[in-house]
Amino acid sequence: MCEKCKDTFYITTPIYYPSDKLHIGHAYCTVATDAIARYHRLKGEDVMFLTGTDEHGQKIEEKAKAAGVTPQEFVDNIVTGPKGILDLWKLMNISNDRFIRTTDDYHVAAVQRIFKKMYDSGDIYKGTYKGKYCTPCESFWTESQLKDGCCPDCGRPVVDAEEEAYFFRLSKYASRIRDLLVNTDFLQPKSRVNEMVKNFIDPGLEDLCVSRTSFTWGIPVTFDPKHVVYVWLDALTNYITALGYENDRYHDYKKYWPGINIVGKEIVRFHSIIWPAMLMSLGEPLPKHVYGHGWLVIDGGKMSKSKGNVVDPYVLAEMFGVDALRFFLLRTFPFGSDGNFSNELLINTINIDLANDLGNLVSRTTAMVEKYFGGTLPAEKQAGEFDDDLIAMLSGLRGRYMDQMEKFQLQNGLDEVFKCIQRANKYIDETMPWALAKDEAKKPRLAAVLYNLLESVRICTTLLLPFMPESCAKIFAQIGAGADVTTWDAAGKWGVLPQTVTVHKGEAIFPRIDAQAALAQLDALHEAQKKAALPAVELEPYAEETVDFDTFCKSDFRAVKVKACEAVKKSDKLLKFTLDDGTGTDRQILSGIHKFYEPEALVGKTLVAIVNLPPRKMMGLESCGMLLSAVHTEHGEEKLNLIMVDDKIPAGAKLC
Ligand code: ME8
Repeated sequence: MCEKCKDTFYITTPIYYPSDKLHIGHAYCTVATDAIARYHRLKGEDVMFLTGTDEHGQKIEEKAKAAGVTPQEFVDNIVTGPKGILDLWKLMNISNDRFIRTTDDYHVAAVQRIFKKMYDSGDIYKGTYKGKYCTPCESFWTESQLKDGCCPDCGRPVVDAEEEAYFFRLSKYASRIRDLLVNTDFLQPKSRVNEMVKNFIDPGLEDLCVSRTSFTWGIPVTFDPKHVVYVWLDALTNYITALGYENDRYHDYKKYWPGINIVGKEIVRFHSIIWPAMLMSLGEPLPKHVYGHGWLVIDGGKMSKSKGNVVDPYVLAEMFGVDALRFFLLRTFPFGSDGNFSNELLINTINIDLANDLGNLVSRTTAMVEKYFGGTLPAEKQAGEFDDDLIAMLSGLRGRYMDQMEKFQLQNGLDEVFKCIQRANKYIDETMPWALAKDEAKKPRLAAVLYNLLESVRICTTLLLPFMPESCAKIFAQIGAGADVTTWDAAGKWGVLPQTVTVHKGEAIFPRIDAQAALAQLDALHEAQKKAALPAVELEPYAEETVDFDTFCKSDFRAVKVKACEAVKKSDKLLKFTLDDGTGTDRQILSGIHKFYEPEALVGKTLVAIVNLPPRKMMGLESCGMLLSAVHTEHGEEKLNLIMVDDKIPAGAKLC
């Protein structure tokens, strides 16, 4: 088809906040959108796939401040730095055509023009924002955001306050938005409509505050620069500025818009109410669809840094392979609902679907073509029992798959493919090629069976391309399928692989995972990550009470030399020290520090002891004093270091 006659297809992910490293939940959305984009490219459409980052706002400003860098430096590091967002999408083989950052100059200028346009048309007006204000935090809160009537950040009391702000006339569009949601297929899945209408539209849509003066990391309003544009107004417009709307950086707005916005369920509200209202105000077409996908949850709860349960896609991709991870995400969870992520599920899916079903089908088929025909099938074939059923099922696969993919039912699309893979494996059992191979007269039948298997693999693999591009290319190379027979058109036809095809059996494409070993490795990694996430050094709280100087001076600290040191029998904590304290008589001190020191290592060291504590008995042994040590916590682990002083200091020297 000529480039100009192609249908266009535009699809986007949310633009993610570069406030932290992204996790498997972000990867899930991006991989799903990538699979949809690749599916449309496979169908021959002219696809524009956009993703990017949402870089302004108070949260980023605060994070940058805490990190001691400028907001721009902070986001640059997370977006373009090592193992940053761009690296992650490269690793996950994401085929986005464009990447927008809301700090890009062209976007900033376009947002300023859009804001002005809406102001000029009267849809943005200046008003007064009334709310609860926390003076120390310089933050406005709504009544519902308060915690026990106080600032949710610092817990201090808030005061009623007003500030001048710009508002968008969202209320004006309430009935049009309601109609859009209820009477069209704009918002998908349909199950999300009710929540929007019931919780947000029917209680009454209020005008939306779209400017802030309490922080500066945002896009300044050109005609009133102490205000910055509300981050959601800035962010939502990315879907059109990235095509050249109100800017000269790109020129394909007319070509691609309207498109499809894929978003997580928690931001459906912004995309199905505020976003279409903004477009109505601008007089621009609305997105074809907004699709609100479900969350990946862990033990029923959302992943979050603060809960320490985020799953790192880098770790999983490295251990199991990018394609296996991409496949798992889309095969296991229905796109529109939440799914409970677990490593066990991931490993099971790889072992059952990829290693057993698909992997075995490919390796058994290619191995048999090599073994029985030296790698090249003969032209002479003989049809037989079971063929019709297999061929009918595979011939109709593309249509069934397409029905699902058009509805964003990626899991069901994959299910259709895997039913065929299972059917083909069953066909091997039914036709028993190894038995046919024993009889020279049955070679034409054997050739037909293997050809049918190769055709099944070819069709299934073509439809798996959007999900596992690299592995599918390897399978094509193994079954001898060239570019002309791995197209969308060819996936709808049976019998296009050359009759005398040559296979090239290679390594197993999806090796079986040793579940126990992999889980142990992941657990160990998880523990290490959890530890690393804890503060490097935590100190004991400082004493609140003061001690008067005379009392302090009563404590008698002395340098002592370790003459002998041994573990106390039957105690796993205590060490018994025999010490030279300069008096000529040995002093015995017990100390519960075996966890930190081996006794032999301490002999000869010069330590510090307080020697005028009343003697104490521990495990039947007397302890006359206490050794001083420094304690702190490191990545959640208790640390202790005995105070060791210069060996030049004689035993008994007083410390003061
Ligand atoms: O909301 N399961 O950015 P964000 C599935 N900048 N998907 C998940 C997920 C999970 N556990 N966690 C995150 C923002 N996601 C705004 C968007 S768009 C104009 C502005 C995915 O970094 C999901 O798609 O918080 C969700 O909507 C998105 O990441 C939120 O990313």
